[in-house]
Amino acid sequence: MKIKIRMKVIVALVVLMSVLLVFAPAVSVFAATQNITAISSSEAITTTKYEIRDGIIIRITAGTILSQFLANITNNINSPAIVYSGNTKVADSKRMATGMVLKVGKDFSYKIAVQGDASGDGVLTAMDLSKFYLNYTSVKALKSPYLEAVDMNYDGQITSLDLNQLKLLIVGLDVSE
Ligand SMILES: [Ca+2]
Repeated sequence: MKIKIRMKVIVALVVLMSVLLVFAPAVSVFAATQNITAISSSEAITTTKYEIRDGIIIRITAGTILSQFLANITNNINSPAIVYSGNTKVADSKRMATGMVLKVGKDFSYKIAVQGDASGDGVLTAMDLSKFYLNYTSVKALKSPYLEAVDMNYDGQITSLDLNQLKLLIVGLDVSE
C-alpha cells in the first residue's frame, strides 16, 4: 500500500515537472519582458552629474544653463527631451529653475529642482531664504519640487544645516557680484 502511494506521488511529481518544463520557456520570456519594461520606465534618462529621486532631478546648481543641463543628461529612449516652464518650451540659453519639467517623449516627465531655488526663478536671493523660513516655521509649506530644492545637502530632510548652507550660498553670491 505504502509503495503504491509513493509511486503515485512520484508519478505526480514527474508530471508536474514535465508541465513546468513545458511552460518554463514561456515563463522566462514573460519575466524578461517585464524586466525590460521596468528598466525603460525608470530610466528614460540617466545622468552622472545629477540625481533622479522619485521623478525629481536634484543636484542642479543655481546658474546652470539649459544647454549645460541637457549636455549632462543621457536620453535612453528614441524621443526628444524637452524642458518646459509651464506650457512654454525653455530656450537653450535660459537658466534652469525649480518647477521646470523635463519631458522625454509623451510618457516620461521629470520635475526640476535647482539647489536652493525655492522661489522658482533660478536665482538665489533673499526671496529663497524667506520661502525657506516660512516652510521651516510651518507658516507656508513648500510643495514638491520646491521642497526638494531646499534640501541643500540632499539627505532627504530639511534642517538648520540646509538653512545655513542656503544662507552661505546667498551671501557668497552677493559678495561675488
Ligand atoms: Ca537636508
